[in-house]
Amino acid sequence: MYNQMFRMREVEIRACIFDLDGVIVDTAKYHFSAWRRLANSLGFDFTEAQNETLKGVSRMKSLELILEMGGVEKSEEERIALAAKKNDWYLELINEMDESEILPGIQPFLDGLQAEGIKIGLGSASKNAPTILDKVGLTSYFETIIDGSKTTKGKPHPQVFLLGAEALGVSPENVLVFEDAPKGVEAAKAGGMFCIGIGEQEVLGKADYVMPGFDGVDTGIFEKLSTTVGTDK
Ligand code: B16
Ligand code: MG
Repeated sequence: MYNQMFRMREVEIRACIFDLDGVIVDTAKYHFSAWRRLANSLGFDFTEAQNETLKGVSRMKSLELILEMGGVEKSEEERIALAAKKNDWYLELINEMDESEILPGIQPFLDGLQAEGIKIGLGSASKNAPTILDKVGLTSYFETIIDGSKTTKGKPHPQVFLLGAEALGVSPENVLVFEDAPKGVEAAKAGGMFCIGIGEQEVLGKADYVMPGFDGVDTGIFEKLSTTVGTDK
């Protein structure tokens, strides 16, 4: 799995901050379903490929982009009502979630972090993040939860991760962020943090390292991070 060199050689990781959608759970499929329903109700279609471009993007910004895709104009007031409608449909879907939706390897990895005294935080654009963590039973792992209701600037701005690092009392250079969206990777790097991309190298090339997921990954990854004799990619 570790088929590439890390960008950095000496790393001391004291905290890990996790993105939610696409890292801990796959809620992108539920966002897609709710956005598609909204687009269809407005008379146009919305594809899975278009949905990909909205990963890590806030609710209102996503709506703006979708309306542009459909060539539809709406007033500010109408946009607020449409976003609320989409969120109601999204909540219906996430209401059915349980621990079976935690992505493979996440829980053992969180257990490993706790055992090693590494702090754990969440950094998500989603205002529904606390609800989702509760649904899947992971809330107690997180010392801080920075969600879309606590930020004023969306990814790729580093605010969400900087607030997370501050809340955990750890300097950005000692924080490792896990992200599945290119905008999230940019945010972590802009904040001066290490970043492991979850997904494909071609998409997440700006991360310090990319892996497909947490299945079979343990905290030995930190040793790997600090001992790999690598050169800059
Ligand atoms: P909500 P993340 C992001 O979560 C999603 O990737 C993005 O698709 C969504 O629009 C955004 O949260 C806002 O979500 O409507 O629930 O507030 O990947 O940053 O965990
Ligand atoms: Mg994500």
